[in-house]
Amino acid sequence: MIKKYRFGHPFETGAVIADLPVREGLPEIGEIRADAEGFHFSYVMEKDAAVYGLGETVRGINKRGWHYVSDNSDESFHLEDKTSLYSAHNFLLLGGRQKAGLFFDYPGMMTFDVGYTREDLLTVTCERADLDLYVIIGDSLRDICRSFRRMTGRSYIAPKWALGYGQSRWGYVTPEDFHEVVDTYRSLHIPLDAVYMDIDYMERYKDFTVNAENFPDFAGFVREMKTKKIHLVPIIDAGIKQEKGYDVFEEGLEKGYFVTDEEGKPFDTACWPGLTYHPDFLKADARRWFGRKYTALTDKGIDGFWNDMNEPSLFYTKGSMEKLRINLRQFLSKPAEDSDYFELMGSMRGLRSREAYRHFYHDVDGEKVCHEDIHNLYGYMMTRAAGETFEELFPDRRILLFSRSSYVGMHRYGGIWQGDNKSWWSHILLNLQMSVSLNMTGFLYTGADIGGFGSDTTRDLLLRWLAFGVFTPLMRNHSAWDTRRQECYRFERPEDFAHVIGVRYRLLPYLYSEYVKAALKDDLYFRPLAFDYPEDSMAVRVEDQAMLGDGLMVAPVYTQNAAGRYVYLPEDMLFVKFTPDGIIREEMASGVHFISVALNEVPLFVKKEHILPLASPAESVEDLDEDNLTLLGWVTGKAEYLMYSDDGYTREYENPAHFRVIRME
Ligand code: MIG
Repeated sequence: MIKKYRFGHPFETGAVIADLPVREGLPEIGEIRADAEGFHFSYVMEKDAAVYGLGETVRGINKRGWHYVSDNSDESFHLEDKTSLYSAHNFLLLGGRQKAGLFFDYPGMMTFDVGYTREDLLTVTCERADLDLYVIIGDSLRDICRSFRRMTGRSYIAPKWALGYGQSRWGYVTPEDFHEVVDTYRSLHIPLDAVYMDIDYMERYKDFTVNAENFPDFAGFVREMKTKKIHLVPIIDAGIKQEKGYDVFEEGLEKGYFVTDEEGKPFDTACWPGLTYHPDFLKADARRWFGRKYTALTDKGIDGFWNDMNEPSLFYTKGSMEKLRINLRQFLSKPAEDSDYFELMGSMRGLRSREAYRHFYHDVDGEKVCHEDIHNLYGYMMTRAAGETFEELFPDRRILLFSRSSYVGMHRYGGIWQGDNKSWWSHILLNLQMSVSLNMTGFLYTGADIGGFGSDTTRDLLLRWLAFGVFTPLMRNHSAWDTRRQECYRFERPEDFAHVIGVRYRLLPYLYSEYVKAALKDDLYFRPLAFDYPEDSMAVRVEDQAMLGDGLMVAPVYTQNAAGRYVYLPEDMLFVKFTPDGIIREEMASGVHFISVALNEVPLFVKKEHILPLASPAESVEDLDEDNLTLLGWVTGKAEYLMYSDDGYTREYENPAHFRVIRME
């Protein structure tokens, strides 16, 4: 059951699509103060009861013990002490006896103190008491999650090729760079479906342009890649370069589609292209206009995009740069002092600060709205612009779309990647925990930069990460330009990489089925063990394993120099290990086990009486043979599996012909 409460005058975020009546009075759960001072929700948590949700945040699956701030930020250090990352997913799930879901639909900055200030106290606060609060009651956490998902709409479903493996790196510039990646992968028989194009493909970082010197015949290049069964996925940034003659700039100016300063003049920002203007994605017309711009690339055969820098991330604004110049002039005009260091550093930091968000405005149906008040919607609305256009222009074709920044509601239009992580062992674990939490908030199509974006990776780290990445819907190796190269073929024994990534393709009949079924049923693809085994006091504490779909449990190795790991089995399961020499299967009783896993092996667990269908190895999704499946399972009686398969690109998900029952006895 869902109850909706309204405080003040909430901004229409579009997160919720269900039409629900507003209740009188206050919810029965927690205490609320809503007045001119702001909004303050507090709730005394049951001892030992877990709190889940919040989507893209640092720390564990159980969110207790830290505070989190919804304030979308370009944060490249995903450390334990951070409070904000790129997205705002204001949905909490309270475990314990009184189970409930709480969704705070508020697009400005919001703080979730989950036992940080006082161990047993949960508080949710924001500056303005203008929001909708949804309280969801249900029998189980999974049920509550499903209700939440139903009210916020069906999760985006990616084309099937986008569940293949993708290679990316900031710094591929010329066609030769791309050909080298593709040809090396193909010659070493390492599977590959997509190569990502980072900002260097553009002409001077201008969205929807392609550097003509490097790509004189871009459509031909895209076609050539398609013959190699490769999809190219270009990046789109939020800021539009200020440059005379550039259509996006000129039209945006003319039609008034950019965010403005207090006086209504376009607001100067800066990002990779230098000075930019930021489209006002809150405006329906501007969204429609911007969405149509993607056709410059779809017309050339492109069928996938990733939206970046849309928190929005601003290197500086004209104002903050001007302020710095004034400070520096003053600084130079006086004698050197001991405190110079601090003064200088302080001035520099002001260049790139969230202060800018207070100084520009959106036009929402004729009403001027300060960015600060709706900050967390920006990346969502940018991606919605593209998503709505694709639905309209290509009703019979899925386009890959994912974003860095998001808010609940964006999950209907695209997925997200987990941003600028590092080549750290702890970030394999964070990848798992974040994926589980993101699933609760509707983001099923997600994955992290495998191998790590920042810092230098190592062969063992990349292999272990890939062995977890074979389970995430988005499976992409991406890294920053100034780090050690991390394409699989840069390391010794590339056949080990071919094997590990090959397992992904063997698992695709299952992974794709579970992914689409989860989207269609508003269900979870990844779940904490606590959702499936709420009565098991060991299972509810597990933070480094996850349930995956109908019958699988994953337990990646995420520590250096490990021979394997300890795993907790809440029930009898079949341990399956994919080794280069074949599949090893071992029936295991519930309890704790140590499993040995070599660097070139992929471990997984299949629940007893469940079936895992396996395809033969393939080097691209297109080459996958789903008619000849091998069935794996520890089945003593009869077991059934509902498999979903379609052409991978049309949108007729409900067609009964896509479902078939597989039996094993
Ligand atoms: O300021 O486009 O998160 O994936 O490689 C950095 C360059 C901008 C941030 C993205 C990252 C991408 C990078 N971008």
